[in-house]
Amino acid sequence: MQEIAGVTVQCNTIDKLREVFREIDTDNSGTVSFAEFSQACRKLSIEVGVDELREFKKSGDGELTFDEFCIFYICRLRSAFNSIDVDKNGEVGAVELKNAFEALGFHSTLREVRSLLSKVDKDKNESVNLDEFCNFFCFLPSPNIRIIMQQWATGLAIDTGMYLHTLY
Ligand SMILES: [Ca+2]
Ligand SMILES: [Ca+2]
Ligand SMILES: [Ca+2]
Repeated sequence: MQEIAGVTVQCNTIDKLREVFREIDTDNSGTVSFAEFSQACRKLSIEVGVDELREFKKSGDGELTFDEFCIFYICRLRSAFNSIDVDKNGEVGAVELKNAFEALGFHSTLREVRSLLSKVDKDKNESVNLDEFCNFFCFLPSPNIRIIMQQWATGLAIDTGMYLHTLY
């Protein structure tokens, strides 16, 4: 376990992040350039936003090391989480998740939402906290709210955990 940007990250999550990092670092230089990152996103039809661009600029040399990448990733996941946690109690409940799905055009019943929630809810308290959220969604190629919700809604990546491998 390791603390990254205030989130307790499990060892297997770090392994997954390392795998994502290696996939994106196409020239095997050990760092990820913005061009490499953009290319990975393009492959997956993910729009690279202004936020991502800003994060890269912040890293100084325009290249992300693995540690910088982890922080970047976890921070993005955290902001995705915060946007779903509307009442700011540090937990995403079924109603909040349903509303978030709806805002992005995924319509589902509360019953369906509960079942999707339970896949991420490790401690079974019927809501998802930041640690549960980050450790679950770290394998996605971009910590982008739309992608996360899309994956969550379809259950595709959640059931297989092999999303990256099937696309690269
Ligand atoms: Ca590289
Ligand atoms: Ca909440
Ligand atoms: Ca929970």
